[in-house]
Amino acid sequence: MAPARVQAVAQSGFQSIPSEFVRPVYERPARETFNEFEIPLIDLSSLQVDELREKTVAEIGRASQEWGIFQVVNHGIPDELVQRLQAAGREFFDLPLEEKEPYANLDGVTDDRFEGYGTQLKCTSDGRQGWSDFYFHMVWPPSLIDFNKWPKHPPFYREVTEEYGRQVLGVVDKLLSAFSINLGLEESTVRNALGGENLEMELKINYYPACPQPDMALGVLPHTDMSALTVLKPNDVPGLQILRNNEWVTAKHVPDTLIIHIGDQLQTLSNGRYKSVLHRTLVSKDKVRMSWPVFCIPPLDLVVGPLNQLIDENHPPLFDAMTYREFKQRKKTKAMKQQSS
Ligand SMILES: O=C(O)CCC(=O)C(=O)O
Ligand SMILES: [Fe+2]
Repeated sequence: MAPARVQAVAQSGFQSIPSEFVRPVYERPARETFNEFEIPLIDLSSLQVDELREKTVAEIGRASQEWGIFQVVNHGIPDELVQRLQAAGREFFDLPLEEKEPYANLDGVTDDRFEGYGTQLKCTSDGRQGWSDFYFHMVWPPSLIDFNKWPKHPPFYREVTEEYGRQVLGVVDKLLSAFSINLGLEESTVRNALGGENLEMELKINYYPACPQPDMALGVLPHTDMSALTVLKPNDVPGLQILRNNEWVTAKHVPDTLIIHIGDQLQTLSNGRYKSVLHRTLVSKDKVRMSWPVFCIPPLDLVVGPLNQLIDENHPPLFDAMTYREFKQRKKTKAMKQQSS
C-alpha cells in the first residue's frame, strides 16, 4: 500500500495535524524569535569581467567558508524558463492524487537511487514526518535519464526541465571553477574530483501543502545535503531556514536569485574549508510552498576524500575517503541510530 501523501492529509480538512507531524517542543518553530536574514548575494556575471573576477571568487569562497550557503543573481538562466519550470511542477502536483500515484515507482526503490513521486520515507525510527511530498528524477548526464520516470503531464514538462538542467549545469560549472581557484587549485580540479564529465544532477521538487498548524510542524527536517552542491529555486513563499550561530534564521526571499548550498561532498573535498550548511524548512498556514533543488553529485562509485593538495602537516585530513554510495549508506544508518537514541 502506498503511504499517505501529505497532500491528502492536508486536504482532509482537520484543524489539528496527525501526531507523526508534530515536532518535539525543542524543534518547533518559535516564530517570534526568528530574524529574517539576507544570505550573501553574489553577482555571478562578475566572474566574466576581468577586473571583477578575483573579488567575486573571493566572495564565493568567503560565503562557502562562513555560511555554507549563498545566493547568486545574474546567473544567466532566463526568468521565463524558471517560470515555466515552476508552472510545470505545479501542474503536475495539482493533478488528483490517483494520477500521481503511478509515478511512485515503489518497485524500483533501491538504497542507491530513488526516482519518482513520494513522501519522505519514514527512515527515522521514531516515525516522525516532515510536512512535504516530493518528486525526484535525474537531469544529468543524458545517459542516466529515464524519461519514463519523469512526469508526463503537463506535456511541456520534459522540454522545460531538460533545458533547465542544461542551464543549471552552466551555473554549476562556473561555481566549481570558482571553488577550485579559491582553494588555490587548477580550475578544473574540483569538477574532476566529482567525476568530470560524469558529474550527475538530480532534480527534486518539494511540495509543502498549506498546514493548519505550521508552528508545530516542519517541511523538511534539519539536515545537510549529501550532494557536492545544491542549486535551489523556491517559489515565492519563504520557509528555508539555516542554523546560524546556533539560531534558526529564515532566508529572505529575493526574486531572480538561485540559492546555492554547500553540501557534504564539497565539505569533504575542501577538507573542511567549506561548510555544508544545516538547514530545514517551515510550512505556511495558507499557502503551498514549493522548491526545486538540483543536487550535483559524484557518480555512486567514485571515491571522494579531501583533496591531496589541501593536506599537509598543519592540515591533516578531517574526513575519510569513500565512495559516494558508501557515504550515503553510512549517513542514513547514522540518522536512524541518532533518532532512536
Ligand atoms: O525547500 C527548501 O527550501 C529546501 C529543501 C531541502 O533542503 C531539500 O530538499 O534538501
Ligand atoms: Fe536540503
